Amino acid sequence: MADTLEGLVISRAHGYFVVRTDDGVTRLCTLRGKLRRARALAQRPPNATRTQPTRRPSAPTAVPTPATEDAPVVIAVGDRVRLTPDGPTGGAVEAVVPRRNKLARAAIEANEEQILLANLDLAVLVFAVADPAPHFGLLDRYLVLTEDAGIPTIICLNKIDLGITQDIAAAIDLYAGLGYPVLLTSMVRGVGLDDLRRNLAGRVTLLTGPSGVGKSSLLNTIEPHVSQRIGEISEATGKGRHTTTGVQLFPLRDGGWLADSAGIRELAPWGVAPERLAATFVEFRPLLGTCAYDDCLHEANADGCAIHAAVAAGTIALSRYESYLRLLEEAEAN
Ligand SMILES: Nc1nc2c(ncn2[C@@H]2O[C@H](COP(=O)(O)OP(=O)(O)OP(=O)(O)O)[C@@H](O)[C@H]2O)c(=O)[nH]1
Ligand SMILES: [Mg+2]
Ligand SMILES: [Zn+2]
Repeated sequence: MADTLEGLVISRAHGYFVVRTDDGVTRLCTLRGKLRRARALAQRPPNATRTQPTRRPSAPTAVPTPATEDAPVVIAVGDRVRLTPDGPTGGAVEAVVPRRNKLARAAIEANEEQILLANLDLAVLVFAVADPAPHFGLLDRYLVLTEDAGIPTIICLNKIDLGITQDIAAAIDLYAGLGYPVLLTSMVRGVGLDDLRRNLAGRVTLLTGPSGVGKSSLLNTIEPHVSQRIGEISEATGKGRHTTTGVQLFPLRDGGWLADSAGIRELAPWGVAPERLAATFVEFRPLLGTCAYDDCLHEANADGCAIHAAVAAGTIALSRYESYLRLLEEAEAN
């Protein structure tokens, strides 16, 4: 039997996985039968499992993969896997190495987790200064996801050739003041590229953000050999058309990997419980535990709330507190 190899999942589609194995070969892989069955079980909705008459009630819904107890069953781009090679460019995935972290969201209108990327070193949240205009409430949502996952995050404001309004300048100050690096870039003018390259070198990075902000343009500019499809902005709506689909990792010349992803219009932070939400707002953290009530959720009507006091004093931005309240309401509804 051939030796097993380890590798990185760089894209996936229709049950196939493209894996760059550590010997430098890119292989098109399927899943070994055992893994496929575990996947089918894990993906079955919970009530379907409950009505299975042949299964004991105590039966686990997810079967651990053979290699490790806590290995993920749903394989995502960014996962490291062990596989048995099949010919020069094929293989069968045998096991998944446990994940360090992941960035996930709830798929639109489906109560199910969608993993954007596993094992990230950095998330770059890309927004445009115009075309489409930035929506900072959406930026706050992305920040909840990356903070909850503990992933270092930078904000990239692209298309600065279109001009920076006063509102946007104020937002740059706000987010930079919170400690997030804010990179100002223009792909058409080649502005900010060195800074961007320095941040990406040697790391596994996800580019994410709304459609049409220039994520694929950014990838193509950084790595000209890649040629991701770039969309035209729809004249009518000023919104992009979701030109990119799926998530794919590309190798960087300076080392590291960069993933482009489709623009996300709606983003429901997956599985962030109401009690955990406040800690994902970095400026709330020093105040947590100082409210009059230990279980304070910092709602608009909360008594003796330290977060309220900070908003009233202007040390916490009202826009950030409003984002918090909106997300709290959603988290409580789940
Ligand atoms: N003015 C200006 N336009 C840009 C810049 N970068 C990208 N664009 C344009 O913005 C449009 C959308 O770019 P894409 O790179 O496809 O955007 P995307 O974020 O990948 O979009 P999705 O794949 O739909 O998520 C294209 O028409 C680009 O030419 C920039 O720095 N300035
Ligand atoms: Mg794109
Ligand atoms: Zn409070």
